[in-house]
Amino acid sequence: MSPPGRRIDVCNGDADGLCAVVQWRQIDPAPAELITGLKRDIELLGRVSAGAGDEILVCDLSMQRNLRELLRLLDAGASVRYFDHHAAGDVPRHPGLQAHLDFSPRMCSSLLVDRFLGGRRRAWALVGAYGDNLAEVADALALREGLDAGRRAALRRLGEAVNYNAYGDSEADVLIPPADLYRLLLRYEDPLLLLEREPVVGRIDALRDADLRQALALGPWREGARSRIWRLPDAAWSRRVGGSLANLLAGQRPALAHAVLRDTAAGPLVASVRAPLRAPWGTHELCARFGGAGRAGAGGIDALPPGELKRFVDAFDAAQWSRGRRGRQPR
Ligand SMILES: [Mn+2]
Repeated sequence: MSPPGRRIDVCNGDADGLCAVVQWRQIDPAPAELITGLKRDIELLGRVSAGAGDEILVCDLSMQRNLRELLRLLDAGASVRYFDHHAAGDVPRHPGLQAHLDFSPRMCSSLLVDRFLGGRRRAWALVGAYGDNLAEVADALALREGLDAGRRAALRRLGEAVNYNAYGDSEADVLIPPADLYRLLLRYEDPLLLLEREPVVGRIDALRDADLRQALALGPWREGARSRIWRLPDAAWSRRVGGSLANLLAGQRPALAHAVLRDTAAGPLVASVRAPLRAPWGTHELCARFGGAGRAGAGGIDALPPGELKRFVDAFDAAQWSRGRRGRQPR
């Protein structure tokens, strides 16, 4: 008889990734190794070594970005269950692969696991969905569960806190390594009980509030009739806060476009871009011109050379935001 295989769980360290695995391991509490990281750590399958008889669970990691390593593990004889909602390219056909992929903008990995498990840890699926910025979808599902406004708000607060804890360049930037946070979450079948008993959520909230206050106190670096730009120095707080600040600013002034720029020690700037909430189209196109990417209303640029800054500011000022595909104006 061959020895029993190992179980290895691999997930993004944001709320959606962690809550997907929490649901799974609460239902199947076999000893498993966890491999996770920060939000920016996407190519995690490269860190896995496994072979025949091993079972790998992958949640919330782009298959496209992990395809080569996925094939390596499958060819080595491991069996892989894969739950994800990022664009995948061609999904390999392999007897060892069971893929649960759904690219709907109203879907996330936690909800895919919820679907597979028949809602047996629904509250954790909701935490993941709230954390993945799917408040509307999560609210609708929570209402069907009969959760009142107070409970919905609590699950949302937890999801947003777990998610915020994944932002930074290294684990030194975040309050608690996502793998440690996972072990805490896993202990609670009821996330509301965790909120009552564990001070970590309050500490993440306080850190985020302080980060946001520090950023807002800087004031805009550039302010025009149609847009505002913030420029943050390179620091742990600014490495955490960029995306949250961009969302907050967009909500404050829904008629304006927003960009949050951050300087880095290496030189190139990092940018988070938000279209005006009232005309939330055009972000992906703008970011793509500078090597970035995104969706209609929210996007980013990983490395904007300082020499390109003026060109970016001009393009941002001139950008044609629109209310929808039909209304988009030609460039
Ligand atoms: Mn996700």
